[in-house]
Amino acid sequence: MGKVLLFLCLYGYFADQSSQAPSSAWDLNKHITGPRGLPGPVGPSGLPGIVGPPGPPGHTGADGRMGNPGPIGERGLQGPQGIKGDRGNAGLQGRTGKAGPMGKFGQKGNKGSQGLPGPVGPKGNTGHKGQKGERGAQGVPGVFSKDEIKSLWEKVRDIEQNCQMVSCDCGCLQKKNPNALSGIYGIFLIGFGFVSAYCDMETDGGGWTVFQRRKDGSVSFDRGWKDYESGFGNFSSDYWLGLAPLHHLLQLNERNELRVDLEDYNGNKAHAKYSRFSVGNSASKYRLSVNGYHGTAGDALDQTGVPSGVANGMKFSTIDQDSDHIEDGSCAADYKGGWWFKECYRAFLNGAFGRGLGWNGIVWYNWKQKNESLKFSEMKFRKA
Ligand SMILES: [Ca+2]
Repeated sequence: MGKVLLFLCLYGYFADQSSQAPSSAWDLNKHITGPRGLPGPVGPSGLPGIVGPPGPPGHTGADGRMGNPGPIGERGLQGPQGIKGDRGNAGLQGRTGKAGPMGKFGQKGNKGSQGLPGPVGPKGNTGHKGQKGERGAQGVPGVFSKDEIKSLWEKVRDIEQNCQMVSCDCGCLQKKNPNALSGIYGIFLIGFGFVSAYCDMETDGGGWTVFQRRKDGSVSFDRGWKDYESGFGNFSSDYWLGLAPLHHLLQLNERNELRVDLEDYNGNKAHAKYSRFSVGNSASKYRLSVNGYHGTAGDALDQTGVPSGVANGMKFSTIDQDSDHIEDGSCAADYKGGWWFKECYRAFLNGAFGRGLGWNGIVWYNWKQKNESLKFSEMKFRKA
């Protein structure tokens, strides 16, 4: 196109020059070479060229976008059975059901077993330490725990502190502890066992083991042989120590003395002492032996020269063990109590308790010279 436009401009220039001298141009042609003619018209188009060889392959294009998800496939085949799982946790406890109807009455049960021992009583007075005993046999290997051994040891220590581990009557206790007070003491009698007794540590120098007391009538003395032999009553009020422990206690000393304290309902007091006192063993029916009277109440137990009714030398009698001198009768049954009856008595301190009871009461005939029943009596012994 550029070439065509340049060609048209050149044509215009030469056209101007020819217009100024047209006849001369023809002459020049005949005589001299004329100016160049105008270009011919454009020729027809040529035939198309031969197709060239193919170019090199282009670069790989970028990844295309992900296509849309395909349709859902068909259900697959069932897989093999899995491994058994662990046991599950326990379920929650169910709610309590409603109470059922009441059943029929059951049959009466068997008698229950014996109950447990009661609580430990109050601590008693501390006794004196006893003498060391003989060494015991070797024990069997124990199976106690440390705590059990400790507990047992504490019990042993408690027993040691509260009981007499050797035979020692009230006089013996007082000798060991001159400041010991009157009261109930536990005494261990070798060959017999534990005995409790009231010790009178005041009267006439003290050291007396009390084995009989009438004070308030709280205890009945109308009892049989077994009770009089083993003892009964309350140590701080009315009591009878018992013929068996009395006999064993008396054996502790070579000789013993007896003291009897009396009081009437008017507050008058009297006493009788015997410088020799003994009570035989069970085979002798606890035969009484007294002598050496002195005192203010009169000699109602021995009374040498007055054989009738004297207790000295007599066996003990109760309503079920009659050893009195009444062949066709029983003093113990008639006067309701145990005593060293003969036919029957001049002194009887185990009779009924009460004022104005005459021969049925507590009587020491030689004091009042009559059968006046007394308000208080106490029988006690100590080493002579
Ligand atoms: Ca008789």
